[in-house]
Amino acid sequence: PRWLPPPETLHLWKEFETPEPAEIKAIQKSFLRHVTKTFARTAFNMDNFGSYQGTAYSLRDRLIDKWNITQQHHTREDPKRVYYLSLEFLLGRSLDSCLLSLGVKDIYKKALDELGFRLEDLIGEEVDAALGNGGLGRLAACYMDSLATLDYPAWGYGIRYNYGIFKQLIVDGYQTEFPDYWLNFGNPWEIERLDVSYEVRFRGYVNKVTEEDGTISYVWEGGEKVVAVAYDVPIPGYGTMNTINIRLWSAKPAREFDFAMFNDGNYEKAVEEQKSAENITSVLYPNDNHMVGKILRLKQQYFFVCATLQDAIRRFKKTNRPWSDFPYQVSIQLNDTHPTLGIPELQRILIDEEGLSWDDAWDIVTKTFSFTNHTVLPEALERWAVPLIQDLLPRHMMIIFDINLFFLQKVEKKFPGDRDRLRRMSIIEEGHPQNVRMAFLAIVGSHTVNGVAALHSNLIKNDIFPDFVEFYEGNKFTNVTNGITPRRWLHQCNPALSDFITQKLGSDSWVKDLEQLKKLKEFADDAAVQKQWMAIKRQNKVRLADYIHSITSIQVSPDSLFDIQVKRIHEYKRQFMNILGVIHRYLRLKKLTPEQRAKEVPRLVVFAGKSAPGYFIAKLVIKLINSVGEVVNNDPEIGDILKVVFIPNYNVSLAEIIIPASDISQHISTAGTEASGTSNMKFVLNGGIILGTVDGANIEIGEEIGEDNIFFFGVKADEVEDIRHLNRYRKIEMDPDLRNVLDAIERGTFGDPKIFEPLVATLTVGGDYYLISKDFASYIEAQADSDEAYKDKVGWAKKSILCTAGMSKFSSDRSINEYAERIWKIKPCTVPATLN
Ligand code: CR6
Repeated sequence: PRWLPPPETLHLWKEFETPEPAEIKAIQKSFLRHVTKTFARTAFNMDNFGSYQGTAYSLRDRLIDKWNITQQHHTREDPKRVYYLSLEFLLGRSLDSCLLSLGVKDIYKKALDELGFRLEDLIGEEVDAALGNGGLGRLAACYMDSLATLDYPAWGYGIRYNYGIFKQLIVDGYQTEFPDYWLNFGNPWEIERLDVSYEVRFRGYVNKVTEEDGTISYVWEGGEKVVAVAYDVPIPGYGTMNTINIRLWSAKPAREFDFAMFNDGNYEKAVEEQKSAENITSVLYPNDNHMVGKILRLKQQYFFVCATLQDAIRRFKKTNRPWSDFPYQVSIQLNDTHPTLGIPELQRILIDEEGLSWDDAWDIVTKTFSFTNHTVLPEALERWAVPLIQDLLPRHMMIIFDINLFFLQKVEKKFPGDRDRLRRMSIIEEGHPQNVRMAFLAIVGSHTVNGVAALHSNLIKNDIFPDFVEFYEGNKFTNVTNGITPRRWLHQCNPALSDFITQKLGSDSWVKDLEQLKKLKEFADDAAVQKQWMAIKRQNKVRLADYIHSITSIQVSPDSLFDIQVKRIHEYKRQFMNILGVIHRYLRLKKLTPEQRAKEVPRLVVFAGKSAPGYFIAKLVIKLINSVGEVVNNDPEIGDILKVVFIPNYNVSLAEIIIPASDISQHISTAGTEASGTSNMKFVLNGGIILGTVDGANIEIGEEIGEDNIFFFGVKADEVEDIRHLNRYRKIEMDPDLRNVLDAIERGTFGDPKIFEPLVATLTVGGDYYLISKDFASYIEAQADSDEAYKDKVGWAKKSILCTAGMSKFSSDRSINEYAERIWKIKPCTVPATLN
């Protein structure tokens, strides 16, 4: 039974539920209270970290006030909610973004200033929350920001990994990995909810029960249990009361100890179970766009959806509605196939625990779930071995077989006698062992399936799931082009440009309404604006140059063209082609006279990004970049005309420094391989120009900003298959410039050529799957075009302004509104400033 407050005590609660005023004195008081009471420090025992903690805790109080008001309002209104299920949330730092969202940055700055602290120094003390690999996890974080800002009643659900994505150090040019124990210094941005926990079962057996009336039911029993404990991360909307929640689950043992064993003195065995439970949420799998079929990962996936569904169902049940209302109250979005076990799990709960018929249950399931596909790369599509699922989740395996059976019966009905179609469309892939194709399960169990950019959504329909498009007559498949939050990716990371835009537009309303940016087009030819615009770009380049110097000791000139490629290291993203292009440039420069060289556009080429620890070829690319940098950067003939820098440990905070500083950024994946890309949007929003392929969201960016303001090159997606076919039979000569470059590597220009043999072999004997040779000439040409264009300072400034001005479409606010209206069918639920 729930505890109810004695009415005469309510006024006491009221005082603490009301947010504190944003006044200097109140801020200083709460800061000092936390510093002295929460962290037991004194004026004579303080440092920047201590003041970061005090500031964060003081802000956290404000967040919690807003969060509580939001939750109370939602409970009262009971709107349809969306649950965004993602195994990754790449949030980065929170202090700065919270200060901005709550509109208290200036006043906190003043309050801290008076106490002798500099806010900028405190911001630098925070460690990134890096519970994600790359674009997919960062997209989830941007979407949370937009959901909160647009007043949607939404929840994010994920896993509280003890170790986020590893830290990357470069040792002798090679990537080395170190654990990211990010919780070591505490986490002010989470609220531990020991009152919110659920049991999760693994293994065991399935009992078949025949009732007296002959109906059959199944009970899943035995096995082992672990407990999921909630950790809540409040996400404030920008300039609104709405403060949503990301609920991250942490695994705990169901029983502290086995007491019998403990009393027998078998301590090690007694804590073993405890340890193995906690292992489930220990570590984020560090693979981007690559599936590794480890049992612990499958455990993570089920642990996550099992706890999440129990939580969503508990909330639904509070209102005593019939089950048939569920899909009208609850929308569940699957961020890729990682949470797809939610589909059989909800079906299991409805039939085994709630007693619904299969058909009624399945109707609810398929009206509740929707699924986003984020890749066409075959190695990334999840397939789990049937015996693995059978062992870990025996009841779910039965249900998946049944889902498949009923589905294939429908296919057979629609396309009688087409056995090859049944084989192609089966959720169970035949083989030894059989595999569950998770994407097929996600499609069959969802009402809507979307890709993340126009080209990608077309490829899904035509290339990877055409049978399903035909079966569902196109009705399930749609596109929602990705977006990024303009709060973090312009307003926060580029304060100078943000202020300038606000000044020119006469208002800061663009921060919540990116359509406003279109008005910047008027200023594209304005000489004074161009001058200021480029001066701001230069400031940002100085900031990056200083950072590079502090980390690598390499001195770079802010007057060179900053050419940047930062993203996960992957063959399909072709960092290899970039560095081969750098070598080509270097060889060309070496042939020039000093006078000729002086006329060249000086260029800084920046790389950053992590490789999956087990991805040998990607790691060799990192080594090659560092080896080339070593030679080029120390060549006295070259000087500032060409510099090559690999910045270690790329993460969200580093992106916030790098992105505002680009003149050119490279997004050069083989056409058809990058589903969308999202850093492309961030660079262009900050006035950087893309040099890229006709791939992913590059295409739509080009449409919006105009083809004059983007350097496109390379083959188109629909040509790739034919070229690959020719490559396989070596009917294509290698590009002669590329041949020269490879010769230089093989001559030992960049150190022991033996090291790079396997890498070079991907082009010479490996069939050049990613078409580097085919695209090389047009890549070099696009690079030359960019050099020419950069010489025209006025023309370049104009391009840069038109880039920012054309980016309205790529706000995650636009993406989220599309999901809300077209897929989730949810409406904003505006939270009043105070509760009455
Ligand atoms: N690796 C895509 O590759 C896309 C993001 C977010 C990716 C990338 O092009 O922008 O998702 N896919 O939609 C996966 O993670 C499977 C990514 O980040």
